[in-house]
Amino acid sequence: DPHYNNIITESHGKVGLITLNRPKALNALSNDLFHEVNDALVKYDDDSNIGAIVITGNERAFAAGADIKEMSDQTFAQVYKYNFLGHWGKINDIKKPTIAAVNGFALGGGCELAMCCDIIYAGEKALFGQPEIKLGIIPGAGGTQRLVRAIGKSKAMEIVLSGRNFSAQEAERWGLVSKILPSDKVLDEAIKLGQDIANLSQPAIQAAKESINAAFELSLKEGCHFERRLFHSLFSLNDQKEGMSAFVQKREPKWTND
Ligand code: CO8
Repeated sequence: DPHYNNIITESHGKVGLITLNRPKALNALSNDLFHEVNDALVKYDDDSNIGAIVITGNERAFAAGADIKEMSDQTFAQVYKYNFLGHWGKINDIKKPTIAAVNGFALGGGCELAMCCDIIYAGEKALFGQPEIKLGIIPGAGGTQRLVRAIGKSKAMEIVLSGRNFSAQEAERWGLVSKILPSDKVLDEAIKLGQDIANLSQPAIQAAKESINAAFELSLKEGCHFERRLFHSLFSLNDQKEGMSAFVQKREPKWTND
C-alpha cells in the first residue's frame, strides 16, 4: 500500500505479509509505525482472499522495541491522558492467524509484538529480550503477562528482572517459539505455514484460534465448555459436512468457508 511510510505490505497467495520497514532504527516501533501495522492487520482481517497474516522485519532486526527517542521526553500526564501506545492491543482482536517470522533483534516491544502473534518462527540467530528494566521502566505491551504464560515464572522473572537477552535456541526450548530455521528460510517457511492454514476451512481455523486464546482467560472447566460449544456450532457449517464426507469418500475436501 503506497500510503504506508514505515511498513511494506504484499500478499503472497492467501497470505498477507506485513514487513516492518524502519531499517535504520532497527524497526523501532514508533507510534506511526504501529498505526500502520494496525491498519494493515485490519485490512487483511477483512479481506476474504486472505487466510493468514505474517509479520516480519529484516535480517538484522524484527524490531528493537518501542521507539525510545519518541518516549524519552514523555511525562506521566501525557502518556496517561492519551493512553500512550494503547492502540498496541489491536492485534489481539485480529481473527485470522498471525505468524511472526523473526530474524535478528526482537527486544522490548518487538518481543511483545512477536508474542502477540499466534505462532513464532525464529531464525537461528534471532535474539529475544525484555530489556526495559535497563531503561528504568518495565514491559508495557503484555511482556510480563505473555512471557510468564509462555515460559513459566522463574524464567520470566530472570529475563524481565535482569533484562538479559535470550537466544532463539532458548526460546525454542522454552516453548516460546515453535520452530528455529536457517535465517534465510524463516520468512519462506512462515509464508508456507500461513498458506497451509489459509487452505483449510476458515471458520474452523477461526474457531480453533478463538478457543486456544480462551485458554488464557478461562478456568479449565469453563475453557472446555467454551471449546465444546464452539465444536458443536461447527456442525452447522457446510465445511463440516464436506470435510467428513470427503474423508469417508477417500477424496480431498473442497472447502467453501461457510
Ligand atoms: N528506539 C529508537 N531507536 C532505536 C531503538 C529503539 N528501541 N533501537 C535501536 N534504535 C536505533 C539506534 O538509536 C540507532 O540509531 P542512530 O543510528 O540514529 O544512532 C540505530 O537504531 C541502530 O542501533 P545501534 O547503533 O544501537 O545498533 P547496535 O547494533 O549497536 O545495537 C541493539 C543494537 C542492542 C538492539 C541496541 O540498538 C539497543 O539496545 N536498542 C534498544 C533495545 C531496547 O531497549 N528495547 C526496548 C525499548 S522499550 C520498549 O520496547 C517498551 C515497550 C513498551 C510498550 C508499551 C505499549 C503500551
